[in-house]
Amino acid sequence: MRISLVNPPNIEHTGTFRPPINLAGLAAYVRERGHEPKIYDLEAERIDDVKQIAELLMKDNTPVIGFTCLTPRYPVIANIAAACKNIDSKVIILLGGPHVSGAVESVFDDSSIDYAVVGEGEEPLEDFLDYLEEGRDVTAIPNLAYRLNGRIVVNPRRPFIKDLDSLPFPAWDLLPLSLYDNDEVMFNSHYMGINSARGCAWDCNFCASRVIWNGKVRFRSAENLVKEIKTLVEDYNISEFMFYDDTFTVNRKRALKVCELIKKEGLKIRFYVSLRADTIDREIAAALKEAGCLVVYIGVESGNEDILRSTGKGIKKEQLRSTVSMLKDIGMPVYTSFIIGHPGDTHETIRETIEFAKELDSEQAKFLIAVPYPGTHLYDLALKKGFLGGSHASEFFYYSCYQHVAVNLSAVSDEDLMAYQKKAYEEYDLRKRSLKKK
Ligand code: B12
Ligand code: SF4
Repeated sequence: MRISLVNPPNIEHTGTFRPPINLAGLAAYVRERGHEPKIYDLEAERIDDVKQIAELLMKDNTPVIGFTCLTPRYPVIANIAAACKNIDSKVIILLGGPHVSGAVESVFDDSSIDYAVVGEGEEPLEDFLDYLEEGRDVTAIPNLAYRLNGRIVVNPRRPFIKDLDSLPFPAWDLLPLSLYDNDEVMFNSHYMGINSARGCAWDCNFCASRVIWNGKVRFRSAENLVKEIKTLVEDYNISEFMFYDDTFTVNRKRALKVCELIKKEGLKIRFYVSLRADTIDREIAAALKEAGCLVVYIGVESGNEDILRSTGKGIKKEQLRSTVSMLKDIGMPVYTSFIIGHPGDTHETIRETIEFAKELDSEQAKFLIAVPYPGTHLYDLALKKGFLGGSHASEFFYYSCYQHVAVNLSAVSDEDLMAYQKKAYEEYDLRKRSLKKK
């Protein structure tokens, strides 16, 4: 069965876009099982016009269109889905992704959405396409949500895939590869995203990882991962990588093995990882550097100890200081990320955060405004405080960490939060150091 998998446009053009490896993985999985997927990365293509998008998606009469959905993208997806249904009301619209897993019921606020998949997508998507093709009743499929007589039914989730090595490599051939090369600050040539694990065992109050992965971490083996890197280097001429993992070094032994295999295979690559400050030591940092790690990205979150504690991250300022200083000592560039607008954040604590960023003095820093993504503890808090009201589907547009305050849980005004974000970037940008030519 044919399916178009769609990464929707980011009409605000905030942040950087990255290859939708999730869609390439889903495509590879169903293609291996006889289906015919296509991928449209509208964010990379920079096509924003809803009518133009609908015409593009509908031009070859694909019976199913599946969107991957982050929260701020929901409103535009709903508009695109409606425009597709206007062209042919029989087209089946399916949604998956973190937003769906966190707020599945609200997804059906829009009448053009037919089905949604919660959690891990490969097996439900295969079943969905198989069942449609065989004319079977799709409503029995685990992880599937749908409308029934005016109600929304969410089927129970199936167990997670046990062995991530059993998944095929992503269908890179379906992605617009030439578009993933315009990174202004980091990558020098064509790069690719890569997933080496799924999930995170921590439970920070702002984070949506658990919503999809349920706090369980599964790893691909070092061998399987390095085989994927080698394929990309040899067959796709890619030498720069961004690991999408939540915490690349959480499994110390595997991280060291990956570095060792990259060296052993003689792979001349540059890559970028995200990690928690308490999952790296001098030995891993040195191994990463030797294997080609270009930069380590660390979520610092706050410069105020009490706020930091309240996030549930379980890391203290001293740990952050010592990790960043160790990384600088061995010459490993660091990017940091801070959140302003935590519950309880005041003028004073936000200023402390900006000062802490300056103290850590990483190569680059991001200052994000807190957002209560569906399914997170911040979302529960916002609900409890009555900040979310009934249906707020169209407001999901504002759930980005930039340029908007979606729901303000802090003790300062929306205007002040925005002003602090602007000030933090202005002050930090003067220090920002590019990694491009290193
Ligand atoms: C890489 C990444 C990015 C990249 C690329 C995103 C991409 N195209 O994949 C970039 C940098 C662009 C990015 C941007 C943003 N991101 Co981001 N990102 C990630 C990260 C670290 C990894 C994503 C990933 O590949 N995961 C692995 C894959 C396999 O999982 P997956 O994407 O969830 O897909 C699986 C299922 O969800 C499902 N599925 C997904 N799509 C579909 C579609 C269909 C049809 C089906 C059936 C199933 C299905 O099947 C997949 C395979 O099992 C995650 C953290 C995480 N742990 O997932 C955050 C995460 C997805 N990002 C998040 C956020 C908030 C953002 C931003 C909104 C932040 C911002 N700047 O404002 C922006 C979006 C910009 C915008 N304006 O909309 C949140 C999402 C929360 C939410 N409810 O939306 C996450 C979960 C981070 C977090 N821990 O809270 N992000
Ligand atoms: S912020 Fe990082 S450490 Fe915390 S739950 Fe999310 S992925 Fe895990």
